[in-house]
Amino acid sequence: MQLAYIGLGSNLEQPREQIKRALQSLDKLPETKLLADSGFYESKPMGPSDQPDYVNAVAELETALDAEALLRHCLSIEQQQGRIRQRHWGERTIDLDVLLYGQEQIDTADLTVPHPGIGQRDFVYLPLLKISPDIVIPGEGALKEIVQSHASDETDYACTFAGNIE
Ligand code: ROI
Repeated sequence: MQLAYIGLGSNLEQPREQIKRALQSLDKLPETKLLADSGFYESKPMGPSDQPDYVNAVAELETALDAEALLRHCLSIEQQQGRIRQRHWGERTIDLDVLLYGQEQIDTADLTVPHPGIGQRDFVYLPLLKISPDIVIPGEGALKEIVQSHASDETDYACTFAGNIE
């Protein structure tokens, strides 16, 4: 069994419902249990600003699926929820990113783990730190410290906690 973390984001078609539904689907994956979620976070779009604000969350899973299988399931959940992708860095119904998979470092054509940019994107690291304040990014170090080291960068996307997921 491995601990894995999935980042979720939505800014179309009732984002909170999209996130809730995706969490339920993650919990139902074979050999997988949803251990915790971060709750909802609201964030300004990174990318084109003429799109709705995002709702983000992070899920902590315990799974016996390997990382590739977990990725395939995430893509299939995106598809089930009718993910449409209109433009690069544009609006989306639901986005599921494999952020971390145990202590593994993976770099293949379709999967990069740890997910690049965890430490730069507040809509990823804030919900992740909420679940796991002492989490270590393999090859990089304690996330808390990575985030502190560039706290004054231009990475303030104004991300705020917006309530528990019922
Ligand atoms: N911006 C925010 N705030 N949240 C996201 O989940 C998100 N996802 C993306 C892009 C378009 C880069 N911007 C985002 O894929």
